[in-house]
Amino acid sequence: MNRPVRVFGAPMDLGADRRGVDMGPSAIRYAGLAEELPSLGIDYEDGGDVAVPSPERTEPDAGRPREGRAKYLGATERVCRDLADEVAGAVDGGAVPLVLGGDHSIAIGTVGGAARDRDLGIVWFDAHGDFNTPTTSPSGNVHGMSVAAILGRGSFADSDWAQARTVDPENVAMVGLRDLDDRERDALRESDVTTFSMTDIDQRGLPEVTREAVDVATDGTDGVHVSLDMDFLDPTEAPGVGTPVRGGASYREGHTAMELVSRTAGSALTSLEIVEVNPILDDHNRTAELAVELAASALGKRIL
Ligand code: Z70
Ligand code: MN
Ligand code: MN
Ligand code: MN
Repeated sequence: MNRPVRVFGAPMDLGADRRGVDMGPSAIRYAGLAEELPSLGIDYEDGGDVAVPSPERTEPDAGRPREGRAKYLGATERVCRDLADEVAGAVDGGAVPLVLGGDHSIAIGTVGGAARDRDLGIVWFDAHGDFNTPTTSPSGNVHGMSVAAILGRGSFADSDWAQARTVDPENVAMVGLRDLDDRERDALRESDVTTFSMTDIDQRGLPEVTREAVDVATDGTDGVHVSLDMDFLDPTEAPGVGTPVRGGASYREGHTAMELVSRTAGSALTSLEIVEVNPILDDHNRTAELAVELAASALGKRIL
């Protein structure tokens, strides 16, 4: 990576049901991010954390959507606006923002910033589709709605802060899907988003699927955002995540995916985010350490 990397923590847990992901940024820093990336010759700067209110001091129904339920939507909006400004500033300054979560609702902010004045494609590595809207969500948790919000679907259509107007669903690819809600699955099928489930990975192999996902995101765009939910990986490798789902990517597949992102997106890589690390559920910070390794692979580290 010949551009500088600028880190932002988003210690956000309002979008998920379980406490603990707010400690993700600390755990990833503790796992040695500030040593690993400079060791690759990367110009590294940590921009600190965006402010996130605690759930104890936040009204869950403030900023309630027109219909359905989206818990803490008002507070999520404020955090995502702040994060979007930081991310846009980093990109405008020639850096690659690396955003550390936090639950996946922060992607609404990261993409909001990365897509400002830019046609952006997205590769979304996740067990989940995060494609619910406030009306289809079984949980009301915004981390299960991030992609729908970014694309302005459902009641997100009238929230200018949530939708990233320069993201076309035809430039969004999801990789690693294995846990979808029924209405979420129907909505994904009917959308222009490209989906690669674990079945596709089993049958076609991860390298081919990842190359195709990057092609989708780079086709006709100015840049690519890579969003890595750590539950993309199998829980044997990444036990410390908000919602572990069996049958995920192996350790090597995780690295291969990130190496391919770096090789094939290359200078088109606008921004990177790693989310859903939950240190409370982790095994001796193993998941945070893997997050550091995967960040290094995505930013250019090679075995030889
Ligand atoms: C479910 C929902 C989800 C992550 C869980 C779960 C969504 N589809 N996303 N963990 N990262 O509540 O919408
Ligand atoms: Mn997710
Ligand atoms: Mn997930
Ligand atoms: Mn179309």
